[in-house]
Amino acid sequence: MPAPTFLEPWQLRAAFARSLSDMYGKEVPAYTTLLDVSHEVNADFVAQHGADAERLGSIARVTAERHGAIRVGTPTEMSQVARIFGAMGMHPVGFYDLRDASSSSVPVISTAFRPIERAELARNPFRVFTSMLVPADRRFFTADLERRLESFLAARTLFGPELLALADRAEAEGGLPEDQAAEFLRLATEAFELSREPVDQAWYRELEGVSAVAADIGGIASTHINHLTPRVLDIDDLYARMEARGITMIDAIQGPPRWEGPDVLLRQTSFRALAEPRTFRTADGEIVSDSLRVRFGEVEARGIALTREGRAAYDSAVIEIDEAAAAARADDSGFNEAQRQELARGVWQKTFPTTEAALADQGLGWFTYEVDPGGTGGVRREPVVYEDFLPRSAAGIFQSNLTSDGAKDASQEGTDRDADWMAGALGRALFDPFDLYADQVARSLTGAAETLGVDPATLTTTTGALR
Ligand code: OOG
Ligand code: NI
Repeated sequence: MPAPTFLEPWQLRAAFARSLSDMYGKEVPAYTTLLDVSHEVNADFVAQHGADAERLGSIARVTAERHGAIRVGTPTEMSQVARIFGAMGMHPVGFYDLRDASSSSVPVISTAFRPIERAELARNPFRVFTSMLVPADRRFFTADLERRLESFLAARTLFGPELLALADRAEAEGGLPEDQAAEFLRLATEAFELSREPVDQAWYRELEGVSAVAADIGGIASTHINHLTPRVLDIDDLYARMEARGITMIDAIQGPPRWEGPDVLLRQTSFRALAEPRTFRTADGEIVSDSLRVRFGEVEARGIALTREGRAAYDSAVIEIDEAAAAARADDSGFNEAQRQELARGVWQKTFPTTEAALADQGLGWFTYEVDPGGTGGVRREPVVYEDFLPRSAAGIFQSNLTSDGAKDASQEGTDRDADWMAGALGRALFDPFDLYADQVARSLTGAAETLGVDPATLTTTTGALR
């Protein structure tokens, strides 16, 4: 196929995801192992389950699917990230406050850049979880440290003027001619490469005392991709195969437990950050070699998107599991992860129905309306895949990979940050994930009714797979 002479946003997005993946594979060889194992898991799953395996995304989509994670320091940097991803048809969706979601010191708030249209997601669903530091939060930073952090961050340039100009042009003109596209992709990839510049040791260590995440963001003059996550169709299988290869995974799979009913939302796990060589500049100007452990390998499995009601049920189930697990641990210090999973399954059985049809009927999950290809005039409901993240799991992922818990002074008042504040920092609209799912469902209903020439209210449905 000849290379396109003009690249549209989705083509820039797909090419950027590939280019970042190639770069990250060179930087973190264990990521390549993770990709190999993911491909094996997905191929075996499709071989076993046939067409059913692709109900939450075609195998082509799932094979190419990645999410990245990046971290920045200031609203200016955040707005620049928004311009770069805007060029690729990726928009900020959701507000995540991780400061309260974890017992250790994670002083960030986040959003995720992703495509928002169904057709765009199908072309390439690349998404990037993007966190920014909150230096004004007194639970983590003193006024003095905030001031020094702000001046350090203000003095650095993460994204050069040429990259930003190309991004703006791509967004304004709906893409870029191929030579400019190549330059844009090169500069965008380079912006997330691990820097070889010596790190100011005293500054880095001071921030690390507060939070390893703060040091990773504000202790160095550049940024980098923290992880790049493939999607698998069976995460329990992936976990077992990685351990069999001698790669130690974190203790748990975050998110819903494995159970007999429909998979919802997102399950994630990871392996520990790998020590990477870095150079430091000591207080007396000497350059020394050391290593840092900040990056890690993560993998995810995606399930059905939940409605606000479904999500509320999920959130209370998580709290119930936590409380029951804490009580069990108080009784028996040997209470382990397998027992916690068993307990979680019990809570799930009380909380969620075991069939997709019931999940749809009870208004807990999102389903689109598709005209039955059988020509019966009937309409089927098909599950909508969850395209977003979970704050608790995200905090858990951050936390399980930190070398220390850092320091958090819970007696101090936290700084208010919310979705509106984030939209202000981004300089553009922040989408609400529930609105996007509701929209997608409403449009499918109108579309199906139009195809059949009937009033949407009269449509009767069955659910695609009555499991
Ligand atoms: C982001 C952690 C959150 C996820 O998948 O929930 C995340 C980070 O480590 O920067 O990526
Ligand atoms: Ni992640």
